Amino acid sequence: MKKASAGLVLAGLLLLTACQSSSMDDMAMNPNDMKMIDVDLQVNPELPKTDECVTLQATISQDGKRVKKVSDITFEIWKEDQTSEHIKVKAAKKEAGVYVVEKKFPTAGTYNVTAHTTASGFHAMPNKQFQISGN
Ligand SMILES: [Cu+2]
Repeated sequence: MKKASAGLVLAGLLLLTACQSSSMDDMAMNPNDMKMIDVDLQVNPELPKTDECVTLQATISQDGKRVKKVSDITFEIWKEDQTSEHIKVKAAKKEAGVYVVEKKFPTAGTYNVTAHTTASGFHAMPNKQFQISGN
């Protein structure tokens, strides 16, 4: 009788340990266990003109799902022939996993945007080039 109850207690402890370790895995902050974040960068409209409102939009997903918690997202924007002048703008949250920067470009030319994105312990920085055409 004494032996049996001791065995039960032991089994209970083992179960408890197993439960704890599995829930720890679920919450693991170790990026090695997680898939890299995916950042889709879009420029709207596709062929903007000078002084037209341009929306730069980043959609952040991980393992096919939108990332709700984005630690930091900053868009770096610069004109192709002006290597010295890079502006950095914090993107605004539009909806879960979607961040935007709205901007007008007074000068026609080729521009670059890089979305510096930190989420789920990862950093991704996709780049997109777009043209601003004169009116
Ligand atoms: Cu970056």
